[in-house]
Amino acid sequence: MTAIPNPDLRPDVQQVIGACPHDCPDTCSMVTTVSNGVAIKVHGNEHHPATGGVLCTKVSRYTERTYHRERILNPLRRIGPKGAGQFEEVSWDVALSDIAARLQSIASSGPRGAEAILPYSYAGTMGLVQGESMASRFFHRLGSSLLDRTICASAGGEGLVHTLGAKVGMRVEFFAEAKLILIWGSNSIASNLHFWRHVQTAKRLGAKVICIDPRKTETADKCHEHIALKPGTDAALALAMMHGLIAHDWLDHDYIARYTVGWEALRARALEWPAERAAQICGISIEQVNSLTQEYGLAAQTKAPAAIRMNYGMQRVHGGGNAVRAIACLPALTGAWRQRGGGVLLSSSGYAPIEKAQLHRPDLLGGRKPRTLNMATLGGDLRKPTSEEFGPAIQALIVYNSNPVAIAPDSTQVVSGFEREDLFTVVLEHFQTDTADYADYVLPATTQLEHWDVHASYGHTDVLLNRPSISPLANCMTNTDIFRKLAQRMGFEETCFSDDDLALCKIAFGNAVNFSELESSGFVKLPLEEAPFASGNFPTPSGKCELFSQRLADAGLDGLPNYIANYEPAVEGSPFPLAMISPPARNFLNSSFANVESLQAIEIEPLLEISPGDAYSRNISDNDVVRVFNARGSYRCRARVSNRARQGVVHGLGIWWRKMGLDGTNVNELTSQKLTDMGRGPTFYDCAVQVEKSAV
Ligand SMILES: Nc1nc2c(c(=O)[nH]1)N[C@H]1C(S)=C(S)[C@@H](COP(=O)(O)OP(=O)(O)OC[C@H]3O[C@@H](n4cnc5c(=O)[nH]c(N)nc54)[C@H](O)[C@@H]3O)O[C@H]1N2
Ligand SMILES: Nc1nc2c(c(=O)[nH]1)N[C@H]1C(S)=C(S)[C@@H](COP(=O)(O)OP(=O)(O)OC[C@H]3O[C@@H](n4cnc5c(=O)[nH]c(N)nc54)[C@H](O)[C@@H]3O)O[C@H]1N2
Ligand code: SF4
Ligand SMILES: [Mo]
Repeated sequence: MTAIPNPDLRPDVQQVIGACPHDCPDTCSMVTTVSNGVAIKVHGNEHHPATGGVLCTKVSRYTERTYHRERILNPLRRIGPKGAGQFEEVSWDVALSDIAARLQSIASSGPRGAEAILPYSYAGTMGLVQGESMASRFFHRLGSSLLDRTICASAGGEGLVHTLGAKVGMRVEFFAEAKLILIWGSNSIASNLHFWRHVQTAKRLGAKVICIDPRKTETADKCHEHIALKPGTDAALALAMMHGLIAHDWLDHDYIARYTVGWEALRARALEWPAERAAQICGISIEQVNSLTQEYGLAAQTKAPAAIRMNYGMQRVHGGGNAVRAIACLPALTGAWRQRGGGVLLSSSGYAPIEKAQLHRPDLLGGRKPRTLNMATLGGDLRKPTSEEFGPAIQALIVYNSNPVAIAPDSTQVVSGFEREDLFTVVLEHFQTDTADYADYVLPATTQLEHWDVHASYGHTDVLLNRPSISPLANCMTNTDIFRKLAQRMGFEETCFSDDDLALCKIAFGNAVNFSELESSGFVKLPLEEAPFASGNFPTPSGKCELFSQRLADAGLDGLPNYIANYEPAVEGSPFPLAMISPPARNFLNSSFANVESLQAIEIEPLLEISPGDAYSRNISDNDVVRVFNARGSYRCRARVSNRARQGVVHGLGIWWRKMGLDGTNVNELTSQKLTDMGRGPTFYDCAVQVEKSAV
């Protein structure tokens, strides 16, 4: 272990600089204090500006999570029925040999045998090394099915790519200089805390802050205005804003002429969206639409920087990609990009110079072209038999950095897939999650304190190094080592399988980052422009902001952004008249931390927020147990009658482990496997339900 010398500490105490591994835009620099080989606390690195010395409540409990008495410390082999969570401890040798033999036999069972094996992973750790480095190499060499990692951000990501050219946007620190901030589809205080610090600075300097979110979140509470539109209607609002900008000529004609393509076509589209039309669709007042447009338009006229922080909340619906496209067009129309405190930010991950080909080694496919399966439709795919169209039925599933039984949509389907007796499932985990309960083997993985990694961020533009601060607990092993050892047992002899983790850390950014600087301070700033699109230079094919996207048109889609109604419009009088969204609970990170007692104590239990009116008409009182249901499933939890919910919308705050729910289910029992307009993403927040009072 290499530690940072600190003369103020006792000789047996050291501080080690790492990085928070979680799926969060903030990617904090995290300092671990270690005494005699034991991590005693973590805190935010005060020298890293984006972290500012502060970690969120969840990750401040990282040592509690690491040393949790339920950490899996040894390889486990299933001895009970699938899902029962009954296991026996086995040695690594037994586990790895058996797994390798099983994979070998499936791979050699036919010409497309290897494709019957599916890796399933997401961002349990955002680390580039413990994420997709050695794992991807292993699966590429094996020729298994590929995974389309769509579960979170692919609709919005594509919307952004087809407008700005990449996942790029404003530098987060310059939100502090904005005079108008729209927080659009994001509960920043819960899920992007370090961005909120910049909002507070801007507020102190006189900025107006408006939150656009169906839920009255803790962030909405602290904004000057809150526009509680119906889920899935954001594109209508953005188009009506364009209509108003045109009507009042609050446009930057010079910027539009020089740096955009498709303005005439978009102008014609926007003129179909008077405020009344959008207000009706969004379920808000015409005045709200007009005053939002006025704020945005007048900011531009007075050269006051106007900044939009979108987050992924709005793109988990049928028209999610189009919604992001519509909003991402706005700053080009007013020329807000001209100032560094103006523009839009959804994700900054496109700035990171990641050497993906070197890390993942797709060349190991050697010309093979395995099928790609979508992680958002796992439930359906696990139940498909072998067919010409689908290829071989899935026979083995290797899960790492993800908890699909809890987080994937339509869980009745997911669970019935995982229950298949003929499916061989391996889960690399820290804890006995819902998914681990269905495993044939659970393999104990290391946490961020126990391994090396490097990180890029999707909320700021620094890269970070994570040094291990303690040795792996008991028999835990890094994800990379597990795949290295499996590769060895499968007879994969390429030298890339012997790269150690530090070598992988160096490969990740190649020459784009000075590794010794990264080693000494724990983070490196990428050299980027302050106002990236002040003079155009969008990374699109045309080099301009693509109001009209030829690429989308060529793909048979609408080249202009449009409003696309939800699949499940939740209209009054229908069997499922309430729109359910299921945004994350503040003190969990997706399903991670749901088992950390001190955080559970804050969130208490799974809740459904429902508006007083919708509760009253159903005879539901606060704290009643309710049944939330639709044609896909049924889920019981406690009702919280609250003004946080607008009429017609309920919030099933997530993501609790299924086994912590009243009937062993969670919100994803109700969500569907339908996909977004772009990016093949899931539609978690496009979900109509009914709610009724239930017996306890
Ligand atoms: N504490 C905490 N932080 C997290 C996470 C977590 O689970 N917990 N998750 C992390 C992950 S994986 C991600 S992807 C990021 C981003 O996470 P996001 O999914 O963007 O999460 P939120 O910031 O909660 O923002 C979603 C907000 O969008 C609102 N919303 C839902 N539907 C709509 C809609 O149709 N239109 C609009 N305008 N708003 C809508 C919700 O009410 C919610 O307040 O956060 C990360 N940070
Ligand atoms: N209803 C509903 N469902 C949702 C969402 C929603 O808003 N509503 N949000 C969606 C979104 S945005 C996302 S990103 C997904 C998130 O879904 P997932 O990416 O599956 O995220 P988590 O639920 O946090 O599960 C990550 C798991 O990885 C494990 N893990 C962490 N680090 C390591 C490691 O180093 N090695 C190994 N082997 N394991 C590790 C953790 O213990 C944890 O169990 O969920 C989606 N599901
Ligand atoms: S979860 Fe986000 S806010 Fe919390 S420590 Fe990690 S990066 Fe920072
Ligand atoms: Mo996510």
